[in-house]
Amino acid sequence: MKKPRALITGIAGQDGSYLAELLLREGFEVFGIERRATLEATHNFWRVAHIQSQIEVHAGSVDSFPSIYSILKKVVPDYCFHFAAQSFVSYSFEDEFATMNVNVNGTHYLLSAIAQVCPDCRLYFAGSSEMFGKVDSSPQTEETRFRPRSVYGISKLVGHELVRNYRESNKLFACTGILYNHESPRRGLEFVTRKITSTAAQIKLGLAHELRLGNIDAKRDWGFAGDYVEAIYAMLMQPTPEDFVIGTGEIHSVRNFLEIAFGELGLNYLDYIIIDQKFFRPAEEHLLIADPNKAKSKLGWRPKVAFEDLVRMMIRADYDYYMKKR
Ligand code: NDP
Ligand code: GDR
Repeated sequence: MKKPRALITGIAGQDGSYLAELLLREGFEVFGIERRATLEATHNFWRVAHIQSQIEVHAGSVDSFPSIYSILKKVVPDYCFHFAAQSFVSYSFEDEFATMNVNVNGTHYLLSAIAQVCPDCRLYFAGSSEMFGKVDSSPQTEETRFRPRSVYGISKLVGHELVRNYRESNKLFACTGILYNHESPRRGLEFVTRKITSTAAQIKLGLAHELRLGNIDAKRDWGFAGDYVEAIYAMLMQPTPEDFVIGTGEIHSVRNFLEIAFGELGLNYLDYIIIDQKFFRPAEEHLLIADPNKAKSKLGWRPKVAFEDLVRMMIRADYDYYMKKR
């Protein structure tokens, strides 16, 4: 029997790498899109290096329609998972236009190309809790009003509306996962969780001496990326396309994360932390917390890794990494 074909944009990112592993286990042929510069610098490909021989990665940028169109023509996927994005919220305050360009046009080009080349292809769009922004109520459901407070959030909301429109007007099987923060040892170093675990590990080994952070009283609904790609997969296996909120329903502060991470190494974070205004964000007083009940009842999805275990998993991985590197 012919294997189903799945195309992942941003396959070398955190979620792309976990999803590629899951799809290979499920018997899919897995294809990916990454920018040429990423493919050329092998260190950028570390998250998928162990499965490189089992996936076929095409060089292309999602902010080019011809690039997406020609890759779709070659691959003709049955499923497409759209992760490629400028995903760092902080950077969206620095370069609003680049964020809009990749996140909005990238999604629009992909929808349009799928409608032309392979209209039966099922599409997942990586939406975000940042779409909710300044919320009136917590926790948030699929019905909660969106009031994004960053250009990143706005770009994801436009993507979400484009997905809805192509679903309703072009009859594409397309859905948005509204995902809250999910982390892992494969998280990018600029995000707060990995910044903490990588720096704490280096401090323990004498390779660093301080950790500069912004608002450590900020709170997030943090889960494990490996659990979240299971929800993403389940969304495209549904009989009808629908949007889902995915999160744990629990929040913790950056301070909680610091206590557990440094504590795991026998350190007190207060001895190393420097609060730096450079890492504060404008307009961040909102309380984002998921109500994942729809995903629980319709997808049978539940997060498996608890917050403390996630922090420990990340700190152990970083400690082992820097220990070997030393
Ligand atoms: P990452 O930043 O780890 O991965 C993003 C990937 O997109 C990278 O491989 C990056 O490649 C690629 N990319 C960026 N721009 C382009 C482009 N123009 N053309 C092709 N590829 C490009 O993000 P995550 O895996 O953490 O997240 C996946 C998606 O889910 C993102 O869209 C993110 O916004 C969204 N999301 C993530 C959440 C999280 O907590 N992780 C929560 C909610 C939503 P390169 O190395 O070239 O930059
Ligand atoms: P976020 O994740 O913006 O929620 O976006 P990030 O880890 O960057 O920030 C989380 C919280 O930590 C606070 N913080 C700091 N953050 C960073 N990066 N660096 C610091 O030094 C620092 N100090 C404090 C932040 O203010 C914030 O409150 C992630 C991304 O994966 C998005 O793509 C995704 O859509 C959302 O999660 C849901």
